[in-house]
Amino acid sequence: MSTHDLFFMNGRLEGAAVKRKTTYLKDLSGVFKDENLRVKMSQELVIYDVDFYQPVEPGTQGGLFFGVTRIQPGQVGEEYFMTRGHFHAIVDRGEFYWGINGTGMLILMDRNRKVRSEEMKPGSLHYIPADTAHRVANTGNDVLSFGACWPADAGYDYEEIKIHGFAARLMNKNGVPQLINQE
Ligand code: PAN
Ligand code: ZN
Repeated sequence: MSTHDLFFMNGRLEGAAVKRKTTYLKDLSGVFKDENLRVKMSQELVIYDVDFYQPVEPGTQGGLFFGVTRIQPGQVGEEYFMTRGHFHAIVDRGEFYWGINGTGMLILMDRNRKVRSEEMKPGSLHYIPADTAHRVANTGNDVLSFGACWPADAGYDYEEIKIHGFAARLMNKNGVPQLINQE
């Protein structure tokens, strides 16, 4: 009998097979509205990291991946720290997100560039439909962490967002998070 070595406990994913990807401010060129300010800030600042478990090879049909993302609190100008955001490479693949710690906003955009948002907090559960770009912003003063489960063959299309961005950005307007239309 082998010893089980995979745990999702107290909001953390642990085990020898768990991998971590850290995203620094230097990795997020062109992501925030105020790019001039972003380059002046500390480039080694960790903006978010993802602990994830891939039980099968990426691209495996029918497989599932599991991850926990932690976004640090902070802003670039008025814009909250957030994930890069993406569509899935295979467009008809959905995903679940759920809030674990902190407060934030899930920003969703369909192919017609229609944006909507859902508040994230501990216990909130979010279904991301197929063909919908998704990004999370941390609107609080604590680390925002959320769980995610998605198909192993979903893949990532970061390019579309890199070129066209989201149609709205989440900004701190006098202490209130507001989705500000960009087009
Ligand atoms: C998540 C995201 C994670 C980081 O696991 O990949 O929160 O966000 P970006 O990938 O946009 O940088 C997910 O949505 N997987 O499909
Ligand atoms: Zn995704």
